[in-house]
Amino acid sequence: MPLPKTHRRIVLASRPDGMVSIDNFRLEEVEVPEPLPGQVLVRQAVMSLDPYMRGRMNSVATYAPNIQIGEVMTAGGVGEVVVSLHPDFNVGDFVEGTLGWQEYSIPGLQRLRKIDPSLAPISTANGVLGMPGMTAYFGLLHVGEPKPGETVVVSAASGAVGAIVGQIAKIMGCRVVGIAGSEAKCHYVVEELGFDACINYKTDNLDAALKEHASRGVDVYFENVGGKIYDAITRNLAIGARIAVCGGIAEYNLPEPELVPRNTRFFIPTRARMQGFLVYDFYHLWPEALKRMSGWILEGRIKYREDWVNGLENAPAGFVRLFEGENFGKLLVRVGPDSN
Ligand code: NAP
Ligand code: FER
Repeated sequence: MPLPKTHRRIVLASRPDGMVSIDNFRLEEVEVPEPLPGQVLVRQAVMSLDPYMRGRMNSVATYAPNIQIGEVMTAGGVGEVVVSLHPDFNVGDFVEGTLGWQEYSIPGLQRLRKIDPSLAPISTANGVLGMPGMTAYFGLLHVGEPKPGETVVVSAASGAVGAIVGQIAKIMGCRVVGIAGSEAKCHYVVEELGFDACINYKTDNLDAALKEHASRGVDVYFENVGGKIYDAITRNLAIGARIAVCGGIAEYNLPEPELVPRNTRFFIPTRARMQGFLVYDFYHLWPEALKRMSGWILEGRIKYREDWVNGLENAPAGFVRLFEGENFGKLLVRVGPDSN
């Protein structure tokens, strides 16, 4: 297929003031970039939409630089090498890396990894066999440190990270309680993924439900949401509890951060500890974890669900859905014709 002269990309048009909206983005058509010696040109097939991108839209940088107005939005993605001026990559190779909200890119090589499309659908490199899956794996096993028989609670339980956390916790012999925002999501994590129980935080009384489903207290809480869910968990901790702070999506669109930490008095009698982490802290350990996760998928012990947005032009609307709880599974964008 000859290379087109131009391609489409989505840039940050304005910074959100509170809740992100599709008006914060702009679709542009620009020239396809030309790689220099040592670089590769990649045509994106599947783009990942993730909550962290909301933080990059703010005016302040955190662990990673923020996106400037007019700059292309950042994203992980999977694509095919179409021009290679690097000895380690061949035309036709499939790779996962930072490809951005665009059709063609020259990605940084530091975190560009080759993937084998014959082993698993390429989309999984953005999900269960990629950043979200590794987040679940390391956050649960290395930060939460669950022991057999303990009660693990995970919020955003049906999502890209949460669904994997709960299934790994079951493999580890734990009792697993999910927290999710709809009956359909709760039904899915219990009936299809094998969680022991699920609390619908929109309709159930959180404290009463935690007393029922985590009657001996919460040993490990995998925190994805924050706010009222965090508050209720801290009132129901077991002695020696661990909170692995992965995310706080309920707070990403607040104009001002909430005052945290809260409920610290409950950490005293329980001797609980709380620790944040970034999935890239464990990047050197990914290969081993990916092997283990692939084994569990092949054995049918880990299932994953994908939620597809069709076309790059619909990425902004898809992204907003993440913060409205409208996605059901790993949110992905079909950018190229060979997305799955
Ligand atoms: P996801 O769970 O697939 O999608 C987001 C889900 O969050 C929504 O479907 C919704 O589910 C829930 N949600 C959205 N707004 C909410 C609100 N105001 N209150 C309560 N729940 C809300 O997303 P994901 O990719 O797996 O990410 C999950 C969390 O992991 C995020 O906090 C993300 O930032 C974090 N994360 C951290 C790292 C790290 O390195 N630390 C890496 C990856 C992801 P319900 O319908 O169930 O509410
Ligand atoms: C995420 C949420 C937050 C994430 C990273 C962060 C890699 C980091 C936030 C910060 O530096 O303030 O989902 O994923």
